[in-house]
Order: sequence, then C-alpha cells, then structure tokens
Amino acid sequence: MSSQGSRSSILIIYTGGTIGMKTDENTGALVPFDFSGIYEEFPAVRRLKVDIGVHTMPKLIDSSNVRPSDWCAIAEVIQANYEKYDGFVVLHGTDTMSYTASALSFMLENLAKPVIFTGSQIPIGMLRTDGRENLITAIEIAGAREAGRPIVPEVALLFHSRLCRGNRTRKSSAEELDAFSSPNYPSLAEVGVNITYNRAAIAPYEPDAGPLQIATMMSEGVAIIKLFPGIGEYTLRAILSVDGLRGVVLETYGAGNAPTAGWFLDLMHETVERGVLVVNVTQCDNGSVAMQLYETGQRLRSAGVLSAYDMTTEAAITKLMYVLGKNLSLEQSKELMQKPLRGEFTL
Ligand code: ASN
Repeated sequence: MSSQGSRSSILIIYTGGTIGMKTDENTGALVPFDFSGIYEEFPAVRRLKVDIGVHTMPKLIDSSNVRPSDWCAIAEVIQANYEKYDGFVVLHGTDTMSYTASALSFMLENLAKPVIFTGSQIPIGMLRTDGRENLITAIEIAGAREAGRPIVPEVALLFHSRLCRGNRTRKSSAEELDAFSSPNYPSLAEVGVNITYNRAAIAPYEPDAGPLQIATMMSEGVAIIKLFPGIGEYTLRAILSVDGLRGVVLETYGAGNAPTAGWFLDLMHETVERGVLVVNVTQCDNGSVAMQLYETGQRLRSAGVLSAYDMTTEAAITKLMYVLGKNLSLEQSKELMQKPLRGEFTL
C-alpha cells in the first residue's frame, strides 16, 4: 500500500471516543461505527488522492479510560505499519486526546511521517457531526506530500479549523466544536476553503535521523499537584512521600510562583533531595514559567525545582513518564527535561 505516483496511503487507527459513535437504526442506541466501511459511508473520501487502510483497536474505549498501555498499543501499530503507509490518522476520544498526542510525540522516536490525531464533539452518525469534516481533513493532511516529502512529519492534532502540534494542545472546551487550543505555539495549518500550512512552525523532515523506534517504558511513578491558596502541609507531605514517586508536575501561579512559607520550601527541597524530579508548570492558560522574576519563583528554583517553561501540563506529565521510563541517571533525566525534545516548549 505504499504510495504510487501522487497517491499517498494512510492508516486510520481507531481507538474509540465520540467520533466513532453512530445511531443503530433499529434500536436508536449509539453504537461504534465500523470505519472499514469508510468509502461506503463517506463516498467523498474517494476523491482524496489517498489509499486508506483501517486498524480498529481490539477494545474501543471512551478516552477517559486511556492508560499508558493504550499509548504503547498505538505506538506498536504505527511501528508495525510504518513502512507500509505514508501517514497515520488516530481517531481518539477528545477528553484525553492531548495527553495521548503528547505521549506519542515522545514515544515515537525518529518519526518522519505524519501522525494526525482527531476526534469529534458530536458522534459521526449524527446529522450535525463535526466528525466528518475532522476525519476528512485529517486524512488529507496525513497524506499531504510535496516533492515526495510529507508536509507534516510530526505528531499533530487536527480539530475544527486548526492543525496544532500535538504536545502543545489542550482540550479547552467541553461545549464548543472548536474544542482544542494551542496556547503557546502557532497553528501548523489553518483549515478554511484551503488548508494553509504554516511551514515555519512545522517540524523539519529528518528521514536520516534513524529508523523509527518506539519507547514503550512509561514510568507511572508520577503525579500532578495543583497549588491553591491554603494547600495543607499534611496533604502535600502525604502526596510527596508516597512510595515509588519519581516525578511531579507542580502547577504554580503566574510566572512559576509558589508560597515562600518555610514548611513548603523545606518540603520541596527534601523531595528534590530524595531524587524526585519536580517540574514547574504555570496554571495560567498561556505564557511561560520564569522563576527568576519574583522571589517566590527564585526560592522554588533554589530548592531544585525545574522549569517547564511554556509546556502544557499534558506535555509535562507525559514527558516525565517518558524520560523516567528510560531509567537514566538523575542528571541525565534532568538534562532531558530541560531541553525541548519534540518542540514541546520554547526556551
Ligand atoms: N468522552 C468522549 C471521549 O473522550 C468525549 C469525546 O470524544 N468527544 O472518549
């Protein structure tokens, strides 16, 4: 199925979520849609210059049930089909799609082909669905090539009218069809009458980086802690002293600020001294952590807390899982956390 002439071949990997739901004509209940019948259901797809294969995951899930083992299963399907297809479309529930897209961006090492995530807010079998447009546009983008090269050789997320870098996204609306945002990184493409690619923002095509490798060891000894005024010492101490804890995403205020109370800073210091990686992400919707700006940030930095710069929480937690899964030395892990590996933050 690899590309012949100007035709591309793409593999749809269907994992579940709202996009796959269709009303059963007999019972009226929502049942999973069979994407292998894509040409019969959406004849317009034939007009795209794309040959389509479909891989349906053995158990279709609501994405609230996604676990790292599901990320590994998706990575394995991509690896097993990497030579056969020019690009991949992953159909995924929207609720945790940004986590999965972030995780896959790290797990797929030396990726040089498009992996385009999409889903929908309204089931594909409903009249007003947003799934049909999202699916067709994702297929077109996954198959888009120029001078024999893929236009988007990275993990991206297509939703509504925007293509974004996967590890820069977050689900920002439970209601709107324009449900995803990329707070700190420009769109990779705008979808209107035409698909307009923002070439300067897209990762470079690097086919010589080496063969695709998948990192399937994702550490589970991680936690996300969101600060709030009044957070209790005992609560925080209990979380941070849990057995097997290796990494923490600490959601702080503004430009990476946290209380300067002695007990809080001592606790951070003790946690870092124990070899736990503590990464500082801002609670703000956009902007970057800059711990040098205020004393409240400087004290955190002196305690050994690392900056996540402008990373989303979704990218920071999945990156921690990926980096810690490599079982490197503490210094090497810190070094990887402080450097952008897949364009997940801007220094
Ligand atoms: N609960 C669904 C999911 O994430 C939501 C959706 O896909 N729109 O699987």
